[in-house]
Amino acid sequence: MADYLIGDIQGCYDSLQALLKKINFSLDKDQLFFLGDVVNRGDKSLETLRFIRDNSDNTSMVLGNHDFHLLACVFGSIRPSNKDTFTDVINAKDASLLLEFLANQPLFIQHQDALMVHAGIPPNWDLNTLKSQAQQVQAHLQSDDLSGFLSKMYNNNPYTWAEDLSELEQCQYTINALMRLRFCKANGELEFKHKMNFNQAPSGYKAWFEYENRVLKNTDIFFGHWSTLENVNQAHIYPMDHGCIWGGELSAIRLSDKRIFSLKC
Ligand SMILES: [Mn+2]
Repeated sequence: MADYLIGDIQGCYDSLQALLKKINFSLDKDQLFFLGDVVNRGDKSLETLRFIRDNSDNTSMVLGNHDFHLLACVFGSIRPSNKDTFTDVINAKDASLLLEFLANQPLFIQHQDALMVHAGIPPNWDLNTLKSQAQQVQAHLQSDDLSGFLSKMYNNNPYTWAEDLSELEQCQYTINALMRLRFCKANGELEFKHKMNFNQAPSGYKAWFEYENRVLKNTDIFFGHWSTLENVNQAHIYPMDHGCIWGGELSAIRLSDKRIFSLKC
């Protein structure tokens, strides 16, 4: 019996199946946790999403920015770009089931002593803030006004966390932080432009996990989203997007011993 955590699949269903074969994944015994961005950019978003939903007794996932983008395109007022490749999901006969399933997925998972999130956790957030903020967004995603909510959520503002933000501003910040964070300031001010490795941070910023006084620095955190990360040697920090969609690798990490299994894509 093993728990495996898998980084960004982005519709690379064939790579996922090859990786599951490589780790001898068993639906009878093992559990899979997907770290978000299960859809988009690759050519089999539909198969990937169906696999996760059909096997939901053995699979869990957190929402990534691409998963959220799909929801915003279907239910919100966002138009897909010509780089988006999820029309297979939108046109599927089981689309409404799959999209409802996606809208019900969490922004983070706490399992044993580990936290899983798509992009990162602001350095100044404690576990209670993470939980309450993620749950606040999830309640909106499950409400009757999903369309209205998603239409208001596609925004870079506010860049910085503050307790006195309005509820909708808190949701905007939380979505951007948990699903898009790479570089930020110690107060959680987000930076959205740069995607290079952590040791090339833009002036005034650091990778979110590099802050000395980060509140959750003694908790194991598994995340995806940042495919250019290399040589991160930070206790309790496990970057798992190894760039499958960009010709890199798809990787699974076994929770019990932190062993990583990778497959060239
Ligand atoms: Mn992402």
